[in-house]
Amino acid sequence: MEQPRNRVFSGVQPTGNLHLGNYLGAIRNFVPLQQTHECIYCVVDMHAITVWQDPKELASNTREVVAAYIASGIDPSTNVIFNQSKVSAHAELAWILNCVARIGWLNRMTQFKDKAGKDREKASVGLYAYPVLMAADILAYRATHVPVGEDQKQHLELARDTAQKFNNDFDAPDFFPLPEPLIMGPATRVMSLRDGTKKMSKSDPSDLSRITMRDSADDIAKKIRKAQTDPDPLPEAVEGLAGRPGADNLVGIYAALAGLSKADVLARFAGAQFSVFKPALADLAVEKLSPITGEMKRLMADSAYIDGVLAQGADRAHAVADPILGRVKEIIGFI
Ligand code: AQP
Repeated sequence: MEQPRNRVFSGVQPTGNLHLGNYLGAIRNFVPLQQTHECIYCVVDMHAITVWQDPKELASNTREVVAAYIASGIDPSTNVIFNQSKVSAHAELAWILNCVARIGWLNRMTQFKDKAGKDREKASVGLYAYPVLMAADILAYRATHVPVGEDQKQHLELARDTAQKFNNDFDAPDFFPLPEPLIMGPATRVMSLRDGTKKMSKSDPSDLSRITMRDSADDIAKKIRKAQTDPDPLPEAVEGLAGRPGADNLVGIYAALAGLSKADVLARFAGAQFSVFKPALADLAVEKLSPITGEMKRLMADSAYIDGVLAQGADRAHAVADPILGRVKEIIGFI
């Protein structure tokens, strides 16, 4: 079986509140890869149900992620876009890899600790096994590269360890490639607008903590105006942002949206008060995001089109994953 050299796999959970962190840390980076790689972009609905999802909202959130992919510039005719639950190889391979990965590895996963909170006994088994399903997502396609935000780095390491252990245990050298994380751009970890020490996240109870891909220009301006900062003006150099997480975050967001470095942004705004910088950031965010949110809205009004993209993508995903899963079953001795 020929090993692909340039195959990208990544996914986004349809858990609602798709936000600027998802866009800058992941979705936007998917776009240029379609020029150089064979790309498979998944809506990971099986991951989403590791915490409770309202069934009606799950369907609409799934379509919203597809709309975000396409509106951001991913071409569904040349890339594979599909939802995870349609391709059973993910679940089947996840079970096999559950028997390869070790409990000790999962016990070290910080995302489980964060998401399960204090009452870990009540977290779903799925939330605990999430990283193994993610390994299966990637390895079902023998993907070589995985563009993700920084928060997924630890899960990627577990996917690599799982691939390596499978290859060793079954004496199948190089069967699974060791997937490389692609953590790209200046916004690999966008922080909450209400607390610059916490990641911007879909599940934050405060809507003011994140700019979502549904926000109007007014919403964006209001959230940036209310973003937590400090009374000092912007410094001249990046070192001056140390110990100022709110300021650092806004400068990072400006840099990512403008395609500049943080140093370039500070060269432009050194000495400026936030009363000047925040409106400039709001204007830039509206300029960059409004065309995408507008296009998402248009696409969301045509659910038949989105469902067609998902159906065609699932067929293409099956065509890649099924032979790989078949070979895995042979390797482990299933008849
Ligand atoms: N704040 C962020 N900055 C940069 N990248 C981010 N990503 C998530 N948050 C940030 C990246 O977005 C991709 C899809 O993420 P996901 O749908 O799997 O959700 P998540 O990582 O669990 O993070 P969320 O969106 O904040 O959800 P909750 O609230 O459930 O934790 C991934 O590549 C991720 O790295």
